[in-house]
Amino acid sequence: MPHSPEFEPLFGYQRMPAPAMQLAASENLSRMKRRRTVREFSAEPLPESVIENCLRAAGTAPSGANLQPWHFAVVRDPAIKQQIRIAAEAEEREFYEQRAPQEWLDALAPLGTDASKPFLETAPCLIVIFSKAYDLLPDGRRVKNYYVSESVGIATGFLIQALHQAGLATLTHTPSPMAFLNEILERPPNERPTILLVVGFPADSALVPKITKKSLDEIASFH
Ligand code: IYR
Repeated sequence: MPHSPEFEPLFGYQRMPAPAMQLAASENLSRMKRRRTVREFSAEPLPESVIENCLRAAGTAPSGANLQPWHFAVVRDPAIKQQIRIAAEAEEREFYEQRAPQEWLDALAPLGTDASKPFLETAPCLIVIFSKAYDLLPDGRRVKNYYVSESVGIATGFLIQALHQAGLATLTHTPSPMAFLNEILERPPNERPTILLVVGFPADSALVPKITKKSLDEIASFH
């Protein structure tokens, strides 16, 4: 039987005067401009409670029918990180040496990436984000989820933003295919690994590629 909806007042919404809105938007822009994807991490450990609160922030994301079709697997165990690195590098070697069309390799050239992924072991924390096309009830029945890739994309954005806000660097890594993550992390078949987020502090010597973001004119139109 479908539930009839229940409503409550919009607690917690904070209306701001226009100058405060302008300041908040511009301060957030400055903060987000300082976020860079990093591929060299230090081994320094992270406070667990920071990761937990960032995951809680990700869990506030909107999702199709509020079904929250995601699972976040947090990996800190060095032995598991090593297993993930070995499996990911095997896929990446295939990708760079066989599977990737030249056009794709050309698109990646400015980033300087290759099949070697030492950060999967160096970084203190990996968060594997799984998408759930359906949920499994204890009796084995399936409950379908909706707009799964959109929902998981939004939650991942919230997570990256929260980690950045807490002073942590991230790398969105997508070894493909990544079914090996179900095996290593013992996740059920309704969960598909979607993004592997590498989380930590940048190495002191970290370099980032000189790249630019598109301007507002290039990414937006106003009607
Ligand atoms: N998964 C590979 C290749 C790669 C693909 C894209 I699209 C990138 O933005 C970066 C890398 C790798 O991680 O090296």
